[in-house]
Amino acid sequence: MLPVTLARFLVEAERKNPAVSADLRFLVEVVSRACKAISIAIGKGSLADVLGGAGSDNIQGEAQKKLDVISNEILLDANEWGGHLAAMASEEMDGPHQIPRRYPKGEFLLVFDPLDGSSNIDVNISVGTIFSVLRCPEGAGDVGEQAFLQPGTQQVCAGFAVYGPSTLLVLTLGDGVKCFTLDREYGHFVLTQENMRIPDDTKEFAINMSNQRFWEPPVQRYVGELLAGKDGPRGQDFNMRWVASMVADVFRILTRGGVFMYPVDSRTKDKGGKLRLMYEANPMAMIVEQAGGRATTGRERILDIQPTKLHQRVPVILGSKNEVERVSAYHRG
Ligand code: P6P
Repeated sequence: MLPVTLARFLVEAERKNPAVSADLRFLVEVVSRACKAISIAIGKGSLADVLGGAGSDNIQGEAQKKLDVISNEILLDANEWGGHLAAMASEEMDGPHQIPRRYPKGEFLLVFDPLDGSSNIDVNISVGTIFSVLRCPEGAGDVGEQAFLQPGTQQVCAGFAVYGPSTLLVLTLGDGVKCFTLDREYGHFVLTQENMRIPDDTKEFAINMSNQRFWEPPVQRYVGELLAGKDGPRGQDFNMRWVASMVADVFRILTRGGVFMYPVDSRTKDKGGKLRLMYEANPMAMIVEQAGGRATTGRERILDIQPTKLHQRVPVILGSKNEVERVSAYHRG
């Protein structure tokens, strides 16, 4: 039996799922090819002139890595000619990227973080690409920021690539979560996990502990109980992992459970949090919910948030259902 490649999976998904159109199938294939190109660029590391700073800042005022800019360009170049997109938006660009007039436009909006965790690049730790697909509201001409400001429940597709020991593509089309592994010999993604599920309970949490003194009381209480272990109110010991690449932490949670937290704190309160809603929290929330987990800000379901700005930040608490619900209960309490 030949392995099921991404191409075959998408053809079969188009046959049985009316929500999967030929254009959506094409979009996912194009994004997967761009992720393959990014994986190759990253894999060169110090052998090519791709590490270190780009000498520029992005809209967030963060210094861009060369590979942030390279990855963004790869995704733009791969997607702008195909006729499947109305426009694109990215963490690395101030506003929407219009499809050049020489190409046809399509019905979808593609929003992405081209290289998530790029601060880990220079120390050879896993990074990734996160993407979200929305339908473009009716209307001709240039696509403004407003067209993108749709709640996460409107996403038709979400996924992320992890550039780690192996290159993986995690994908949901709204009917469960699949994982594909890049076969570098043949150059195609192969279906390796048909139905990723997050266990309802876990003994593992992920948070940047160095921020502890800035957290709000509900998070202080929740993490304090985990650290108290079996002699504390939880009556069991917990383990901690923090890769500082969301794609790596979320993939681990999809594989063995866990709770990931980047809560708002006294330093980030005026910005709304650290992680971005449109191209980090929303796609990850769709994937986590599709795998049986939960994703909230602590106070509301992430997918229900009505965005007000393209680069809006939100608190993120996601993963194993019973732990996320406990954190939310502490926020309500
Ligand atoms: P910190 C990477 O910069 C990122 O956006 C996420 O991928 C990651 O989870 C988080 O920020 C890491 O943040 O403050 O621990 O460096």
